[in-house]
Amino acid sequence: KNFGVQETLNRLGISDVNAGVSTGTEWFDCKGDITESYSPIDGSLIAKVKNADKDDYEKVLVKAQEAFKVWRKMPAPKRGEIVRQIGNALRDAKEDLGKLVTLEMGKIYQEGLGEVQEMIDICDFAVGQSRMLYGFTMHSERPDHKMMDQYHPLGLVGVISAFNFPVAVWAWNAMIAAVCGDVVIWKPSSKVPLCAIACHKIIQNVLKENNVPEGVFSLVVAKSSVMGDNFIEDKRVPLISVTGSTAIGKRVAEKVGARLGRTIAELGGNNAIIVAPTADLDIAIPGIVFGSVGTAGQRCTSTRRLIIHESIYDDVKNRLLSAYKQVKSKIGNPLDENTLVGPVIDEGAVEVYQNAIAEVKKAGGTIVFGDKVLEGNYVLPTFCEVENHWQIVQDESFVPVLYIMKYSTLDEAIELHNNVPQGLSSSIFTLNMREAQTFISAVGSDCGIANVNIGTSGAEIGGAFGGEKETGGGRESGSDSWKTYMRRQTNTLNFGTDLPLAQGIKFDL
Ligand code: UN1
Repeated sequence: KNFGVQETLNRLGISDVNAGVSTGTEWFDCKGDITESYSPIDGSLIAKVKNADKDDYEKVLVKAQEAFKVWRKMPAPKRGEIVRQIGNALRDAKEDLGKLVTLEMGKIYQEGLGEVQEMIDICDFAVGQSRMLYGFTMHSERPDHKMMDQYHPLGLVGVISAFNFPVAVWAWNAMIAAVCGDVVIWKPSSKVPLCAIACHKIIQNVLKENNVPEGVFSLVVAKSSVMGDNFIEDKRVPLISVTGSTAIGKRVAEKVGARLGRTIAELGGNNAIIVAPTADLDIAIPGIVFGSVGTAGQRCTSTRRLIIHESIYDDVKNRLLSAYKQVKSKIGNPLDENTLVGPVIDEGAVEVYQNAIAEVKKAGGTIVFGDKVLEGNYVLPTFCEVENHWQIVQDESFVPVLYIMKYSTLDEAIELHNNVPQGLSSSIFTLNMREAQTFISAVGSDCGIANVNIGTSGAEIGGAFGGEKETGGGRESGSDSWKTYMRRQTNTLNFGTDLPLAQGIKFDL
């Protein structure tokens, strides 16, 4: 079965060799070297991409600056109208783009579709937001004065995205930035350049039909060594939104911080679920399994640790064991509708998997299930009994390896839970109202996302997405995340004939 892959690529406009740089509707004859994109499904070469060199980057930057001057003047609801049409173009391309995500990144087709759905959802959200870029008005202490907040477009927004969500991360940032009046320059992960090219092909008709200036949405596929520091040190780019490992995020935040630019950092997680004595295991087990083996453990929000009450420890462990055994027969080609777990992204990820398991063994842990490289990039999802303080448990390994441990009091569970460097997503399964409320209170989870009776992964776009500590502190997507994409201005207006000073200061000439 070829799953209609070639037809999908044709429909998306992916050819054997593709230009990796676009300012919207124009594609550059780029001068950099070539990136080859291989499918993690079977290691086959899908297509080649011509990378940007420094001159190509410079051309994109200049176009983006020119575009910003036009785009910032367009009324926000009109910008929203463009985003509405982009959402519709994504609806039309959902199956094809979802399939390309599966082909190039390796997540199962259902999750590929889900990722495109997140793009559509954020378009809808952004359309509404375009009429709600609200500021406050304040009552002045002075007579005949008024005060207010305004939010103005910020400028050029750089988006650096990771391989695991090759299309949605761009949309969360780009669609919000676009309604805010910003222009976007996207540097995708070099592991998944075709997905980025396809996104730009999908939106280019909308841009053309609406005469959107070149440079509002730009794409720059480039080697990090060529583009990396140019981009993050570039003062013309006031905001960089980066999704990736903590190591990458630290580097970006340092460089952008050194020029006092703004960053939205969405970095590593070490997400845990507390399974309390009253947990409804009929929903807890599927929540844990989706979180830990789904996307082959390659979500920022994947469940990495399980903190189980001692009274139900053996029961949970046994149920998990039988669930993992069932999953075993559903590992394979992610285009096949019966598959639940596809490959990890590449050989490097297979090594991370092997290393994590070796470290657990070295520290004295027990492998309950897994510990097997099947073939190619396919590994058996694994779970092991560990102690929280071990270095390997403290680190994020971006593979399907789950760590389980025991607790006796809720205080102890929360202590274990928070005792890692990262702070992205978290959850508790409990039917005890006091435990649930404590977990999401000031003394509970220290994460950016804290859930009750659902797992750690699979957040909706309506909430602000991101986390604390080494997760980087950034928030993107819903709620009021849009504010980071705008510059805020406080205005005081005097409509009287006197000039009273604030704080009652007298300064008579
Ligand atoms: C990521 O892994 O980078 O909550 C983001 C989730 C998805 C987003 C994951 N909505 O799992």
